[in-house]
Amino acid sequence: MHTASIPQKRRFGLSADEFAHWNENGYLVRLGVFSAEENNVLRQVAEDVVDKKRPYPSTNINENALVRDGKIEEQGIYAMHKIHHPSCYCPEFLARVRDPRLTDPLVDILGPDILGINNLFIWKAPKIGLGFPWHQDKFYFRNRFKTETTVGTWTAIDAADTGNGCLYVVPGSHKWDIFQHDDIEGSQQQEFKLARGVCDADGVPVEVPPGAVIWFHSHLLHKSTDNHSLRFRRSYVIHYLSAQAEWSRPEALNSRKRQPVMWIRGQTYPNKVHEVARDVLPISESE
Ligand SMILES: O=C(O)CCC(=O)C(=O)O
Repeated sequence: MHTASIPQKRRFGLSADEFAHWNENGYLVRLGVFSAEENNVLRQVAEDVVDKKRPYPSTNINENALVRDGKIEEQGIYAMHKIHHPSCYCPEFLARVRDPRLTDPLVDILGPDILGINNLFIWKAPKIGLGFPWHQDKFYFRNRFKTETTVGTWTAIDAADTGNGCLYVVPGSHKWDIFQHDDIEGSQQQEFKLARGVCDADGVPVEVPPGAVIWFHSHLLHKSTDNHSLRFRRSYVIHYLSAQAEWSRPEALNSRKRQPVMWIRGQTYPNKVHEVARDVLPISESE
């Protein structure tokens, strides 16, 4: 554990049992991390973004692929897939990505100096919400960052179960190398490729009540299924990086600018990933 240089006392760090579970399985679940009221604040902000009551970069608002491709008609949040990077534009989301209930456990895994590299509020609408294929997040993040692992947090806004498209993981797959990932045909969101050769039977569903959080390693194979229920399956996913990590391609400044990096806690280092935002971004600059 990298705990030697932590200045402040952490209330929510990993217990020895949790750390052992993390090392063994590559993910960890805590129940009741956030209250319904706290999650309602995020849900309302996200809905205000969709209803255009808040300024937001339109390129970061993504419709469900079936609606986008004209296969079905839906409106408002029923037509939504996700908003991307809400913590970069909405103070309520920025407060959440820095919440110690999410970040204290990260210190045990990533060390005290932490950046936020991606975050998305996902709707998975009743009946039409689409799943994500088996993938490892590092397949994508390694193009931007050189690091052993990033860590994702997945907060349940609604109950997530096999009926409405919960997350599935392959326990222990964080110890494996990165798989080949292939494009998939058909009317999928097309934002993720499929990890080649994963055995579906190795996956276990991670069913959680609202307010629960799942922390997961960037090598962990995970997927989610379509929402066949009449319920929403909303979640808020955040990906974190150690500020000791380096850019994979320091010369690719432009693509880095399109994906803002946010300071979360601790220090940054001039020769590492140090070009970070510390406050919400003006919309015009980021579009
Ligand atoms: O929330 C989901 O359904 C899947 C999200 C996911 O796989 C990811 O963000 O990497």
